[in-house]
Amino acid sequence: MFTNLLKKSLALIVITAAITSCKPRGAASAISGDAASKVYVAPGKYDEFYDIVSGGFNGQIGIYGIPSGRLFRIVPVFSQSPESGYGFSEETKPMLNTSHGFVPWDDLHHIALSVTNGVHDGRWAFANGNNTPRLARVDLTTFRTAEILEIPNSAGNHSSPFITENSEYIVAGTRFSVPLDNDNGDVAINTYKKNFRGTVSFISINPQSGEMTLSFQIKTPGINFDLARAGKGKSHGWFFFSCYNSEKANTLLEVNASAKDKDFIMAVNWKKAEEYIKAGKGKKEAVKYAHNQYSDKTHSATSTMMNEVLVLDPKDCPDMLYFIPCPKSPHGCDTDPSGEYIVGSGKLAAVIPVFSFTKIQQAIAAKNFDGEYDGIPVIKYEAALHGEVQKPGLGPLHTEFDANGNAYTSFFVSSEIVKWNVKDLKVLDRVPTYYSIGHLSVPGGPTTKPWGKYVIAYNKITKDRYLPTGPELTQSAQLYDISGEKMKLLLDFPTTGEPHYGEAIPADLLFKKQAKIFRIEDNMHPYVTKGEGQARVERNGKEVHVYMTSIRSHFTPDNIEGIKMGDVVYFHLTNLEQDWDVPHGFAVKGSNNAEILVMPGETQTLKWIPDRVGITPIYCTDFCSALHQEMQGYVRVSPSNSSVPLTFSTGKTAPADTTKSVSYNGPNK
Ligand code: K7E
Ligand code: CUA
Repeated sequence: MFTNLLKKSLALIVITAAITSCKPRGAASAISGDAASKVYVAPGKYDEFYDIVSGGFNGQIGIYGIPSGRLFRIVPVFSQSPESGYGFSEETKPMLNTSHGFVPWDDLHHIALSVTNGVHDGRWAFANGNNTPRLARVDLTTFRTAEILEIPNSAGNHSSPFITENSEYIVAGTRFSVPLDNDNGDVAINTYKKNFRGTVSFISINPQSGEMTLSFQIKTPGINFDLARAGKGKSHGWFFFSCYNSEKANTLLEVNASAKDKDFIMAVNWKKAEEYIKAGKGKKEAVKYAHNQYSDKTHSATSTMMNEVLVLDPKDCPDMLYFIPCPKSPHGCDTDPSGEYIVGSGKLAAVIPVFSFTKIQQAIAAKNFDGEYDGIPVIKYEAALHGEVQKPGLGPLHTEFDANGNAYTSFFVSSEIVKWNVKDLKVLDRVPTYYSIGHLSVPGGPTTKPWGKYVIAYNKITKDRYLPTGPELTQSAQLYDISGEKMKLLLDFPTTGEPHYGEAIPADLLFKKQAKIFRIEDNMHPYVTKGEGQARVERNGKEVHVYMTSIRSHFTPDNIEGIKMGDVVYFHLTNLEQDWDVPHGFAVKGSNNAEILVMPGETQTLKWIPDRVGITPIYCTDFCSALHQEMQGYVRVSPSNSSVPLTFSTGKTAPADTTKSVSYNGPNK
């Protein structure tokens, strides 16, 4: 009797806990006996996959090994990096330029790996900046950010950067609708319905260089775009965006944007949009957005301010956009490997609707519509629907696929992964996550050829899973084996930032193409120093340029005199090493630009404005050799009216013979 009561109240507690999010039953996870051997990568052995994972609010990307979960590298993208000097060195600062000026931090949610014929080709990783709308391309031979493109007419680039089957386009759908850049934005917020608009942007990818170009934008009703996926196979040529706030609420969205029973998935026929652009239907709009590119030849970035975009208005472009009703604030919108099925995940919905591309086409042909939304046809829900997954779980967010016709959906509220069959919509298995999973990822899951084998959960809350570290706890991923019928938990591993999404790619596809050094012969940096004989210091008015080299274990020059208060000093350090894994660092005491790290064959610049008279030490920050600690030097700073001549030297121990080493012969033009 008593135990029954206890059981009941316990059950109630469990249910309450599940609804208020998270702790699943049996939280003390049982992992099967062979789990350890499945994730153990012995010393000297390599992981099977690279996992390229967004860092969320840190604006960076983490590179992990799967199945070990080991973190190899953090790639700075939208944020300055105190590890590599990205965003601190003069060469990389332009990468973080925007129409708002220098914005050195962003919020990076999603990764899209380049594909050829729908399959990973290992060339580039794209990522979105959610805050100040941006897109980035990371070169997977250097694991460096090669390009950043700002998106105009956008306010929060969340629905991005999903990619088409042959990397023709990545997209950018605005999270917030706002008055567009050229509309009068000085309006009352409660005029939302009248004045606020959305856009989705199509950014083309140059198939050789990967360069991004903002091809065109489509104006949309003032709703919020959340996520998207490209069609593939039979649905290639279409794009699907989930949207919420079809209520067009401007306050207390948690209530007001959940009023309606259904929001939408917006289907975009982008091949049709291309035709309209060709036919001259695009209107040129004057806008401002930055396009930043990094060159591995000049080892420098340039930032170009662009001033025009082509915009399509659906009013002039019939048959380009359709809305499909989707229950209750859809988040994820995922297409299966065949391209036939489109899965909408309504965060507050009790079912998972699965739409059929074939049926959508039939409904469009038969004009099987349920009226219009802002002039755009709304396809009848039942007409587009393949079926619903019944009782899947609470709070579905995202779905990925394996190669065997199965889908894996993450459930935030009930904190679990649910496996189901895409065709018959039957639930096959469920496993708890620890805790409150956001995205999940199957290697190759969004492609036409999933590699399968694992599903990785990216969790929002870790609570009791790791040693606590004050109020802020680590974020976490979990690795599950999906090679059998039942999913099996193998590993927890902590992550940096807040991983939203990640894509894992077989190690073979990246391993052999890694850049080891930059060839010094190819260095076209305007301030390169190609040998110690060319090292020098030049004055140009108040500017002093130090052409400096590093090689184990000294700088040339390592003694500099004749710097004066009021000078701006640029240390252009060329690392002469041509061996893999021999960077040198460079630090100047009191420099507000921190430090730089210079790869073999590369030139990077640290800008320093001396703030006091005296001797300032400089040194290498990367333990490069047994005599790394000896890799140091001095700069003498004199008063602004001083007559100490500008001199430099290396290896001179006698009192400075200033007349011989003076290189300054007037302003350097
Ligand atoms: Cu679900 Cu920004 Cu992709 Cu995170 S979003 S979870
Ligand atoms: Cu160079 Cu330490």
